[in-house]
Amino acid sequence: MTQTVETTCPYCGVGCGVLATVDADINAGGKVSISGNPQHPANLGRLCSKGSALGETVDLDGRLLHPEIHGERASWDEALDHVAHGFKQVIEQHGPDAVAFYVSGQLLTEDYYVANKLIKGYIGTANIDTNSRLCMSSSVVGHKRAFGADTVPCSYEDLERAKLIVLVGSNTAWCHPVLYQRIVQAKKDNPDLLIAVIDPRQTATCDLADIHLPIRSGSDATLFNGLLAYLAHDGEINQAYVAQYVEGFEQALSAAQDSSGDLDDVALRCGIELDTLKNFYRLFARTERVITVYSQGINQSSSGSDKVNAIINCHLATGRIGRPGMGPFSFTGQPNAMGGREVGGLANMLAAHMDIENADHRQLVQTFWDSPTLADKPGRKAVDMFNAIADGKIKALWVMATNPVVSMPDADAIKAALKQCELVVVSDCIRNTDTAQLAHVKLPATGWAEKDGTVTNSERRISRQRAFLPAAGEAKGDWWIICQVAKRMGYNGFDYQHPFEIFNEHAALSAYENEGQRDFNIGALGKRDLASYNALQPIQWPVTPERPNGSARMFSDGRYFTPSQKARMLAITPRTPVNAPNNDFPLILNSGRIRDQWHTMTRTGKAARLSEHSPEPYIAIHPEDAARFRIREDQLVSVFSRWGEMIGRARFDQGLRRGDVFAPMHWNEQFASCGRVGAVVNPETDPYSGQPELKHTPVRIAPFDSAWHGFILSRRKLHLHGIRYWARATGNGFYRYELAGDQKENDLPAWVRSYLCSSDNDVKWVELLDKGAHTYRGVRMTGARLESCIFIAPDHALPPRNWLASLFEKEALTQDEKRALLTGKPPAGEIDTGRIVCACFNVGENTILDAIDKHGLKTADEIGKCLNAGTNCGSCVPELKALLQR
Ligand SMILES: Nc1nc2c(c(=O)[nH]1)N[C@H]1C(S)=C(S)[C@@H](COP(=O)(O)OP(=O)(O)OC[C@H]3O[C@@H](n4cnc5c(=O)[nH]c(N)nc54)[C@H](O)[C@@H]3O)O[C@H]1N2
Ligand SMILES: Nc1nc2c(c(=O)[nH]1)N[C@H]1C(S)=C(S)[C@@H](COP(=O)(O)OP(=O)(O)OC[C@H]3O[C@@H](n4cnc5c(=O)[nH]c(N)nc54)[C@H](O)[C@@H]3O)O[C@H]1N2
Ligand code: SF4
Ligand SMILES: [Mo]
Repeated sequence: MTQTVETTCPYCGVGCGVLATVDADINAGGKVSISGNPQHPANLGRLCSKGSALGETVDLDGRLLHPEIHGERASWDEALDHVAHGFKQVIEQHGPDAVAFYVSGQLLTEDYYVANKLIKGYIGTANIDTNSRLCMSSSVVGHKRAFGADTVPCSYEDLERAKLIVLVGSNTAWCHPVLYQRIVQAKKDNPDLLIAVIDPRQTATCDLADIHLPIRSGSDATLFNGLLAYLAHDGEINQAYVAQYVEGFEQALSAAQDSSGDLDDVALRCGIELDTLKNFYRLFARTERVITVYSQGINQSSSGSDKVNAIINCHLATGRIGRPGMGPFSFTGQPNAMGGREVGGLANMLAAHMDIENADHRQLVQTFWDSPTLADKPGRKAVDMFNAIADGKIKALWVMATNPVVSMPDADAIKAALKQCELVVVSDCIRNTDTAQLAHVKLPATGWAEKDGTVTNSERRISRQRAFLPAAGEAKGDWWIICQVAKRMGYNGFDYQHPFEIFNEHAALSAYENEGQRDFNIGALGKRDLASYNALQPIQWPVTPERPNGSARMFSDGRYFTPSQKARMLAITPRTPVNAPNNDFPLILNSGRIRDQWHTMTRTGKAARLSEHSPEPYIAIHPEDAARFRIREDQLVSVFSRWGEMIGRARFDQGLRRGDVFAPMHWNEQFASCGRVGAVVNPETDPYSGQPELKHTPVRIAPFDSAWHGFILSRRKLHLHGIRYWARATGNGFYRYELAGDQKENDLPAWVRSYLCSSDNDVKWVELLDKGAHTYRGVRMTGARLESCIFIAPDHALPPRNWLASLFEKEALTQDEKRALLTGKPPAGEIDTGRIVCACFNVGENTILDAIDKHGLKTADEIGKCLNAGTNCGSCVPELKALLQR
């Protein structure tokens, strides 16, 4: 029976509505097909490459299917008792502050709510922090300082109603692709809409930009302070708005004037041309409807909170907030970054946007929960939490839905801390992650397709995530696991039968004694039964009896949540990043995302079409810097910092500032031998938010000293321990391994067999060895079917992988193909489609170049009409344009 379920994408904070259709029993070969939900207001039917490929990531490969204690399979009873007992024991001996939860913006609101309730209201410590600390915490501080509450003022539709969109530290094209597509469309519909991008790198997002400010890393507060001074000088301050609704204007302005000097000074300190700066300031000054979107280029900084307030200051001073098409707009990263903030999942927050340091709030929450205790001081923030684990102050840790051994800064120290922690519990869907490998207890959580609950996206819109597959193995919902442990620790208050009961409680708490003094209120959404919970339609909070259909925009009445009800402008003094480049570490390492991978790749890494775009960890470097450090394009390089090392392939990028390098955050020990950029990244944090400076680490870079290079394409997953450099990518029907070693192997054929041999007797080897030249080519076949192939050479000049890769889709090779195998090149008459450019429709570079040539194509639109490339998510359009240039 075919059924279609309306659910929400589990990746980014855009929160797209997804239609998932299962055509038959999944265990009997049924397939999942995915499409965008045309009714969902976030995406109106669009999906990006990651969302479109969701159906390819729901298989059971690699899943954690049953609980484990010390690596052995255990029953749920045993595992839950073990966790409850372990935590209780630590608490009895060392007090509640000796335990901690480290959770995630990828939990559903209901999971998050009970985790927070358990630790703050029952265990009695606020030692719960989340990966949102690495993501949104500077924005939270900025909002609370300016508005008195963590409120996002805008809606997505404001993007369509703006005249100027400023994208600061946001690679929207790759990280919020559907919003990027909405902006592309808005610009088509309204050619007056202008786009400014502020990013040290020239990113794919710049493709849409009318103006790009490639500012020096970390100089945003100088830029926006300069803007505030310019607005005042030019008479663009909205005096009436400021007088009535804002406090702190004079102090903020004089701090801005004192710190910025004249325009030449600002341009110099930001490292950009004076004309570019003036153009931007003029544009901002003369456009009433301006939205400033910001993301990790702002937040992940040792001055992230101040950068946020420097931006908000400019909107408050001009009164450009609370009206259509304008406002400061923090794009959230994870699908439920907002939900986590709503339930108070950060160490310094309380449930329902209340404050842990406010005694009235604590009283209110404890009364509502009827709980035995309530943590009365903030807990440890992420970096501090892992330091306390290393120091032995925290002895039991429960990690849920996050992978800190990869994603935390100074990640080798995180690994070391976990190794000596008394009790590490990990709830995950995947059995082997870099973090799960260090767990004493592993608890199998249901994955996206299997779980029910709600998430909140960047525009405060709450959507249902609905299960459409049965739980994998013995996996259980995170809320269930948490409540079971709570009960076994002897706590009442966790007797829920279904997530809708938790949702009702969460909604009721948000409205409890809330006469409008707290922004987060969804009281009118509560009191649901299962049927009405299942029927819940996407809606933007607050949802109250006065606003039963939700709220698109906040602060329209000029009333804020501060004691005076006025918004606050803050006096900002720009600071430079704490760790500056020096002689030993002369370059600045910036890190972030690529188009087709999601974080630590546990899901996107399974999809072939998401892996082709970037099959290896890489380091992007400006060609002039590369020359300075004797690095050739495509060569393997090591990146060193005071904290650690990584290896990746050098990619030349003219769009980088001299002195900056960039590495993606995604690779980890499951996908590469030495690709964790987190090991290199410094653990400096913002003093107010505790958010780490993930975008700025002084590093040194050097060619990786390799004695040989190689690659393997194999139907089976391999274990390549002992090889200095390897990186795995998923292909269609095979895995691709790129290899390099620092020492020559004496007996290549024997060495190859040690990795590739299975006990399979039907397998035939064909090989070609040149001992003197240290080259080897080998192919394994079962009958006419290709099992694996391996190519080794002293340098990286190996045959292209694409044609060989295409052979794994065939059940039998032709004689010509078999003969051509060891050359690595297609026989006459067959073509090589080349590197995949469009992941949605699987269109290769050679196919595109060919079509451009043959049909005289001139625009990306024409390529789309001819090959479909670029017509779904649109993320590859900048690349299509680059190919047209060629
Ligand atoms: N494809 C994909 N999309 C994702 C994710 C993913 O893993 N993959 N993750 C999601 C999550 S959780 C998040 S938080 C978002 C993040 O979304 P983004 O913030 O857009 O992504 P990043 O690549 O981390 O960083 C954005 C940009 O900040 C720039 N930057 C670095 N330093 C500075 C600076 O000093 N000033 C300025 N102005 N810019 C700077 C970087 O060059 C980079 O281009 O993406 C979400 N979407
Ligand atoms: N260098 C550098 N580091 C960074 C960043 C950067 O820009 N540069 N960005 C930071 C940011 S913004 C973020 S958000 C973090 C993200 O970093 P992480 O949160 O560490 O990355 P994920 O891979 O998303 O980890 C989620 C884990 O949860 C599992 N999972 C998925 N769904 C569920 C579920 O429903 N239940 C349970 N229990 N588990 C589940 C997945 O299998 C995976 O192991 O990385 C941060 N680290
Ligand atoms: S933009 Fe892509 S990743 Fe983000 S929610 Fe939509 S489909 Fe998912
Ligand atoms: Mo994030």
